Amino acid sequence: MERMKYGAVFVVIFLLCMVSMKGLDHFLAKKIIARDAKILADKFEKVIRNSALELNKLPSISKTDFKCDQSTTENLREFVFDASFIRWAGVTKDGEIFCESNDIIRDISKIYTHRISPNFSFGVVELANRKHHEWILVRHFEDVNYTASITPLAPRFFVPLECEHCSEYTISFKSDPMLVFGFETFDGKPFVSETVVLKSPYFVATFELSGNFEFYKQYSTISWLFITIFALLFAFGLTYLVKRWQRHSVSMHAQIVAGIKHQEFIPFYQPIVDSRTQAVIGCEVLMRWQQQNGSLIPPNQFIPYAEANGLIIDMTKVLLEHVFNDVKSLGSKRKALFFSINIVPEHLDNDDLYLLLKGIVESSELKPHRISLEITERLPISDLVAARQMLDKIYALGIDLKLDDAGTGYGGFSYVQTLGISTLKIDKMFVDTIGHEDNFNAKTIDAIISFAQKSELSMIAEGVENDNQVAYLSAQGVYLIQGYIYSKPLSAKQFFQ
Ligand code: G
Ligand code: G
Ligand code: MN
Repeated sequence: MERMKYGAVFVVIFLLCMVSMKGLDHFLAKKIIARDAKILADKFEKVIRNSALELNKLPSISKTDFKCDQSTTENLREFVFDASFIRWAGVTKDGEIFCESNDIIRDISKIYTHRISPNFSFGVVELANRKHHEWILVRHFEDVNYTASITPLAPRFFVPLECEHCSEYTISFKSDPMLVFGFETFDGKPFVSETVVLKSPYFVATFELSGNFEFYKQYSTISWLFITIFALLFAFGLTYLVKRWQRHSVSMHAQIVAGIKHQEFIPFYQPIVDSRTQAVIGCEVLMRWQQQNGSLIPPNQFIPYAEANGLIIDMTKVLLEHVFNDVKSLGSKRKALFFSINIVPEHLDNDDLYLLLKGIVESSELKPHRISLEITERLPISDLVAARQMLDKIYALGIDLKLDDAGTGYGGFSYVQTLGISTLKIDKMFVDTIGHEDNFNAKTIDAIISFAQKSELSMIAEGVENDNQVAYLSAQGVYLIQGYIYSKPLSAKQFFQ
C-alpha cells in the first residue's frame, strides 16, 4: 500500500517533470526559430536595398535617346559583374527587352510587381514549372525601365539547417497588388511557423518561416535522453523528500498523541505583577513538553503543529489537569492567584472545553474567578456568533476571557465587543517600542491603551523587560506587568515557592 502510494507519487512527479522540460524545450525552440525568421527577413530587406542602390548608379535613360549598342550592352554586363546579388539586368518596357547584360532567354511578360518606393518596384516572375521563381527589381523612368534579376535567398544559405526539405518561407506584400512568393521545399506537414512584419515607408510585407517536424527537431536543444534522466533523478529526489516529510509528520503526530496519553504536556507559570505593589496577582500558564527521556521541549516546536492539526484541544486538557493538581498539591494555601490559560478558536467549536472547566470548577478548590482564558488574535474566528454563544456558557461559570497578542492580528474593535473580552494583553511587539518614539508602532501602543481605557477593559503588558517600560506604562495607567523584568516562566515548583 505504502509502496504503491509512493510509486504513484514518483510517476506523477516524473511525468510532470517530463512535460515541463519538454514545454521549456519547445519554448526555447520557438524563440530560436523566431530569431532565425528575423535574420532571414533582415537579409531579404538588405538584398533589396543593396540592389536598389546599385541600380541607382546606372545612368538615367529615356526611350527616344536610348540605343542598345555594343557599349551599352558592355556597360550592363559590367554592372551585373560588379553587383553583389544581381545576375541579369536589362532595359525593358511592358514585358519587352530592348537590351540586356547576357542573352539568357527569359520571359518577363508574366511579371507581378509591387511599388516599393517612388521609382522602384519589386516583383516576381512566375516560371513555367512554378517550382522556382525569380526576384525582379525594376527602376522606373518616364517610358522605359531598368529591370534586374536578383538571386533569391534560399533559407539553407543562412539558417543553420541540415535538412533540405523541411522548411519554407513566404513573403507577402499585402497591399495592392497582392504579391506572395516563397520557397516550398516541404516534406510533410508544417509544424512550426514564425512571422516577422517588415515595414518601410513604402510597403508592409509579412515574412513567414515555417517548418515541418524534422525542421523543428533541429532547434530542439534539450534531448529526450537528458530530459528522461533529469526527470528520473528529480522524481527520485522529490519522492524521497515527500516520504521523509510524511514520516516526520506522521511521527510528530504519533509522538504528540502518545504525549497526550502519558500526560507529558506540563505547565510553566509566568507571574503577572502589579507594578504599584510588586505583588504577584496571577500568572500565564505556558505549555512545555516534558518527554519521557527527560527533555523539555519549548512550545514553538510543537504548538503550531498541534494548533493546525486539532491536537491542541486534548493537550490543553492535559495541561489543565496538571494545573489543577499543582494547585492542589503546592498552592492550596496560597492567596487567590489567577491562572490564565491559552486557548485557540477551535476550543469554542464544541462543548469539550466548557465541560472540562465546569468539572474543575465544581469539583476543586480552584474557584472560577481564579481561572482565566486568553484567546490569541493571531488566528481568525470563523463564526463569531457561535463563539460568543459558547463563551456565554463559560462566562456563566464565572470565568473571563483575555485577548492575547492584542493589536497584532484579526481582532479589532467589533471583535472585542462581540466576544465580551475583559482584558487586553498588550503584545511585546508594542512594549518593545517604548523608548523608540520614532517607530510607527510607538503610536500604536498609545492607541491601544486609550482604546482599552475608553472601552473599560483591563490591561496586561507582556514582554516587559526594563524599568523604563514599567515607568512609561505606569504613567499611562497600565500597572499589570508580565515580563522578564519580574520573572521568566517558572516550573510549578519554583512558581509556588
Ligand atoms: O512559553 P513561550 O514562552 O515560549 O510561549 C511560546 C508561544 O506558545 C506563545 O505564543 C504562547 O501563546 C504559546 N503557548 C504556550 N502555551 C500554550 C498553550 O497551552 N496553548 C496554546 N494554544 N498556545 C500556547
Ligand atoms: O501567549 P503569548 O504569546 O502571550 O506568550 C508570551 C510569550 O512571551 C512566551 O513565549 C513568553 O516566554 C514570552 N515572554 C514573556 N515575557 C517576556 C520578556 O520579557 N521578554 C521576552 N523576550 N519574552 C517574553
Ligand atoms: Mn498567551
